[in-house]
Amino acid sequence: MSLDTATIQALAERLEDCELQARDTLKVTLDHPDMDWDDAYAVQDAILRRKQSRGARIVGLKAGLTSFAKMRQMGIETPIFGFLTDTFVVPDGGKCRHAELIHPKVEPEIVFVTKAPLAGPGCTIADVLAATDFVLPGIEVIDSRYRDFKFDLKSVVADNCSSSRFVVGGIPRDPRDLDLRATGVVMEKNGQVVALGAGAAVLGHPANAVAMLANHLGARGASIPAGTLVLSGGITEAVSVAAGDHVMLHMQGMGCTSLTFV
Ligand code: OOG
Ligand code: MG
Repeated sequence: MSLDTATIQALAERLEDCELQARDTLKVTLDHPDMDWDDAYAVQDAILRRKQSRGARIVGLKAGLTSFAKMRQMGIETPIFGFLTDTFVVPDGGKCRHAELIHPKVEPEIVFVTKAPLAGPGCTIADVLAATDFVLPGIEVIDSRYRDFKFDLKSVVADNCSSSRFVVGGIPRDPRDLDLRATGVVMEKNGQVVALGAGAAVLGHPANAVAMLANHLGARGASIPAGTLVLSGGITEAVSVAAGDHVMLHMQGMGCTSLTFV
């Protein structure tokens, strides 16, 4: 760690205020070029504690930058991880208020729900599949608090990995009955196809993203509890949305989920 507690708290307040007031800011690494990974996750943890002090509760976890396309674009080899609270939830087919967000984008994700705890180190795809209750389709709405969505990895980790809203729906399926690598996804905006891909775009197999999350938490003395919803990461590039847009995700064998920006 290179930052003191007061600085971590101040950065958490700045980033969360931007989130709550739909304002952008500059990357936190501009002021703190020496911040390390522990600092970045400490800011994220401080944002979580602020939300919890107002009564929010964690409803899930997420992995980000897990698609080969996004990793190549960022020049990185490790995904990043964040948390999801109840205040981020949009009901299936529901409305998301665009004015509450800065410059939202949507991405199609395979969502895992666990039935047994997962702990690293050494967590594998097989461990994840054995501990998964079901998988289902999800649309994540990301909304970086950084101007023009421009950030580096430590800045985006501090900003809870651009998390803002998400919707899940469709048909929950046992992952043993599916080949998640070959699972096709088609995302439409206002009836037009805007993104398509297959599960293997996420680290070769989306369960790998969940295993890496368990290994990341294991290194910090934590684990993924049973009953946790995990967004495994955008399969395609994220797509910008405007007020009035309707977004529908079709996931092979798992039906659809959708939301409308108002
Ligand atoms: C970071 C969050 C990425 C994903 O699924 O890759 C993410 C960003 O691109 O703003 O959630
Ligand atoms: Mg995502």
